[in-house]
Amino acid sequence: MKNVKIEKKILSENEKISIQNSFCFAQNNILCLNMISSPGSGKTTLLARTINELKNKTRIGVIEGDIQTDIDAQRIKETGAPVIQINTEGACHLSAEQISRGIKLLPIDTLDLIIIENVGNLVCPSAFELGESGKVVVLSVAEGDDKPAKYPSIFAKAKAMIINKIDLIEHVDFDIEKAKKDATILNKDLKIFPLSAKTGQGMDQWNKWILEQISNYQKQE
Ligand SMILES: Nc1nc2c(ncn2[C@@H]2O[C@H](COP(=O)(O)OP(=O)(O)OP(=O)(O)O)[C@@H](O)[C@H]2O)c(=O)[nH]1
Ligand SMILES: [Mg+2]
Ligand SMILES: [Zn+2]
Repeated sequence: MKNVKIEKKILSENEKISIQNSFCFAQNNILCLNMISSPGSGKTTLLARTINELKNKTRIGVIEGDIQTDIDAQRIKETGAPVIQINTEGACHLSAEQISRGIKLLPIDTLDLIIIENVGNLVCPSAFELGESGKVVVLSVAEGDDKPAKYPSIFAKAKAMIINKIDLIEHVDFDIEKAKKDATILNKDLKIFPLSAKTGQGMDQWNKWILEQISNYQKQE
């Protein structure tokens, strides 16, 4: 008997639900970004600052993913933005199904952008599509400039890379040009934003990019 090669890609359950999520975002004209990094690189600090700085320009909602606690959702709540906390109870990434439930709890008819803060993990979340339009990877200078080379998957898939905590650059051996070069080898279209979510240095370019992404998305048919 001959072997028949089946070429058709079989979608995983997660991929199927992620496609439904992306339809839901499109129907509601909401750009969705999936923010990924190792624990403590500054995702929540950056999100809170971005929301505050863009308050009068766009409407942002947040889905927070953590293994436990609603600490991050509480921090986002202080900005006044709508936020939903998902606890994965041990899982090291968010699933499309969790996002599907999260979307239903957000006031989506009032939003232009949903940012998902994924569980702190530089490896696993990049393998699970959530229905987002793009991934944003956050790398802080305290983690070392070799991370793009050592953990290539997320840097290859991301639309933008934040190099956070540049206020600490004098105290750590982080070569920004090396990190940029290694990430660009993996992904020539990657937009790179060195900034400090603490002091605000470099935030303008990042904020401008976000507004452009929203505008481009909303212009699409
Ligand atoms: N110096 C400095 N510290 C920062 C900066 N951004 C964040 N931090 C600090 O880094 C620590 C971690 O920041 P978070 O925003 O909680 O990081 P996170 O990525 O959301 O962490 P998880 O959700 O646990 O993965 C906090 O103590 C922040 O105050 C920055 O730009 N410069
Ligand atoms: Mg956080
Ligand atoms: Zn995982």
